[in-house]
Amino acid sequence: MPTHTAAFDPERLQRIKEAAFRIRTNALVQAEVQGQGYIGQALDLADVLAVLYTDQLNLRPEDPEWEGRDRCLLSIGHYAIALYAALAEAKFLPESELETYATDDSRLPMSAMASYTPGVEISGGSLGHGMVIANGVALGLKRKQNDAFVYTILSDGELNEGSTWEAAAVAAHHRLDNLIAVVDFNDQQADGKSSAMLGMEPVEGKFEAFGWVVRRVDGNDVAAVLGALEELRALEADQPRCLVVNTKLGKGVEFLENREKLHFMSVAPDEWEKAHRQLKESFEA
Ligand SMILES: Cc1ncc(C[n+]2csc(CCOP(=O)(O)OP(=O)(O)O)c2C)c(N)n1
Ligand SMILES: [Mg+2]
Repeated sequence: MPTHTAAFDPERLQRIKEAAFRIRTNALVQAEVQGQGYIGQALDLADVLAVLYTDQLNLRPEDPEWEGRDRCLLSIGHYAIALYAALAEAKFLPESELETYATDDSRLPMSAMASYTPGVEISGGSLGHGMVIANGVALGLKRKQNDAFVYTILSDGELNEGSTWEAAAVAAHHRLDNLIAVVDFNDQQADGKSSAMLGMEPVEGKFEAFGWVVRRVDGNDVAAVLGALEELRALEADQPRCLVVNTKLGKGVEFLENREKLHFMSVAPDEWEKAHRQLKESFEA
């Protein structure tokens, strides 16, 4: 798999890797409240979220609605647990609030809700809508001559939604060069492996045929993700951009990487300590 690893300042990379470790840790902290959840997805996307929320996105946590902010639209509402950990890292939320995840009256519902949580741009739950909304936001920003970028994060399962491809055509038609779609390709969906349900390879070729500029990297390689996202943002091309990230469900916690039921995991009360231990070991390795 090609990687775009420009020579980055090692301190910058280390800062992002430490943020990714804290995002993973805080995903476990949140999931422990319920004893189950979309833990594997949070662990697989932590590196990408760390790159976005601690390096790439232009945000003002003290003013979440700031007009000049980059918008990051999480299409996959069930990944909210990962987004909350990233928003805590970016100082939109106090870390202590994460323990309220998915409890009554919390600002952190199990599926992301824009009206509940500072920094959450759209409500999710019904898949296949993030890119559609991102198109409208990106077009609106252009018309207002606002230079901010729009990112949308979608899943490989959402590549099976017709609306995703309608949106892909619309984005290219309107030359939305301020739009970057990130596809979390973990080869998993609710009923099993995405490649076994409805294979979408070659994904890069499909987006290219729709008029997008596409890159594909290992989504658990911080330098590769950073390189690709920087390159796509800086590109001189009047086309929308897509980064496909190949990720590993449960990444960083060995026994969760190999769990049978991957989409929605249960973790027994006596397993949490082991999860934190394995996460620390993999980070320090
Ligand atoms: C329109 C729509 N159809 C079905 C669902 C039910 N659903 C929730 S998550 C999911 C799996 C989607 O694939 P993906 O996001 O790749 O799964 P993951 O990687 O999180 O296992 C499905 C089918 C939904 N939320 N919305
Ligand atoms: Mg998936």
